Amino acid sequence: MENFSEWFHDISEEVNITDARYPIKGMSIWMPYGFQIRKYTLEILREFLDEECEETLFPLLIPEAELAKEGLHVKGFEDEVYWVTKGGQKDLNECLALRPTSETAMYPMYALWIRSHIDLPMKYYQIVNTFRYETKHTRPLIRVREITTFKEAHTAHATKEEAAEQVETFMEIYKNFFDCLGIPFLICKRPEWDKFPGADYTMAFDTIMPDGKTLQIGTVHNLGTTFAKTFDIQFENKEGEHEYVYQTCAGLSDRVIAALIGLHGDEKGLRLPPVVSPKQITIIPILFKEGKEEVIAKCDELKKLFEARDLRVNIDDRDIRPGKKFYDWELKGTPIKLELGPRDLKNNKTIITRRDTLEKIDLELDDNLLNNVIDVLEDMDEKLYNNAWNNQEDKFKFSDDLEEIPKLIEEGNVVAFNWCGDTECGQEIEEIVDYDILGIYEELDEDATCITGEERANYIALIAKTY
Ligand code: 5CA
Repeated sequence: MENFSEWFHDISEEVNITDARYPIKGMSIWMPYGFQIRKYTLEILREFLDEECEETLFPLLIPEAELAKEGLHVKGFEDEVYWVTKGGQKDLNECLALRPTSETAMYPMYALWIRSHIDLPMKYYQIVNTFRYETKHTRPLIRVREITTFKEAHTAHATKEEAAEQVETFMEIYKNFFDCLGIPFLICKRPEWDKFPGADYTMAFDTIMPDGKTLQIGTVHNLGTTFAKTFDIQFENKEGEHEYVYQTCAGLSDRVIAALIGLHGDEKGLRLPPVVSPKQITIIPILFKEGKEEVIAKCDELKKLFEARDLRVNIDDRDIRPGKKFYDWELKGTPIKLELGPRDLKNNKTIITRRDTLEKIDLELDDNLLNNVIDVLEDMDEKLYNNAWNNQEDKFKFSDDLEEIPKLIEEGNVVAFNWCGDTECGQEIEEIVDYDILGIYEELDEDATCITGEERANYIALIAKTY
């Protein structure tokens, strides 16, 4: 992919994922095909989350007084908040914020709901739209001002240990979720100067997009007792004493779908993992005057056969050349195209084309057809996954030379280096290299020195060009 940015833009429009021509910058329409991909992605996400949390839905508007309560938090978001100031012609008594995220909407309610240790842990999530007046260059799905698919989970616990465990649990859920989509990731503990406003620490998932820039695709924050103190969320422990709760939150966004599209796609278009593809098998009848009815009847029969195993199947019976249909579905990334013409029918066979390798496979129209097709779909899941992880490994480099780092990053790599962990030192590195430190990737046991010179290195950190 020569120019990822152009590819991403063109493909989004060509296959109807989003339309960015809406007259507000940073806000787009989810078009039907994109909406379907989003729907199946959310189904998987909900399946994972419902095991851990309960889904809720909070109001979009937050009173200014609540938003302003947590100093660190409000400082982090003050330049990004959209305000509602009028109701009709009248100025509102109190300005209302469009949620940039929902801590300050949820936690005043948590303070009402949480009374005693038996109310804990409390684990709620919601999937909503949030608004951030982003000043950096906006791009559909990647950096938007209306995040349409913001999944935020918010938990409260009786102990610090439990909150730390919850962070690990969310990370496990994210790993499983990204694995399902074949999206590779790097996990870092964000540096102090880049953690979520109000958090004790932030664990972040980044993926390397085809242009070598990293995209933060998910975050899990340990909030400690900061918000509990601000919003007075206390519980009575078993001994009858009042204590503040320990909190965590975890977020994902539209970026997951950007990664899904960007990481698997190729020059010919999308390559969707079967689990999220709107159609998993597209049947293309090859019709001639003679034998037309028989071919159509067989296509219907095959559709029913596949649907009985919960596969998503369509028959492209548009009155256009089969070649054009092939082109369209290749672009859309349907995992399997199945063609069937009168001659195939006579020979009792069909040809399927798998989208990942573009390999054509002859299959008998026999009792094994369904299982053969399912095997191909499963193999495709695995190949897309392996391919994406291999690409990531190719772009992961280690360096112990500050001068070499910018060059490696310009070539599309993420660079690992030894670091002492000191904030001042980290910011100096960012200045010298002129890229962002993603955070701590690994703790170091062996003796090593920080890339800047004398200090002992405690960590391997990552640095990259970021979205
Ligand atoms: N309240 C916490 C967790 S729910 C929170 O807001 N965390 S966040 O600020 O890190 O956002 C969660 C995730 O949303 C990020 O990891 C990132 O993947 C995504 N995100 C943030 N801003 C944008 C944006 N402007 N466009 C698309 N996705 C975004």
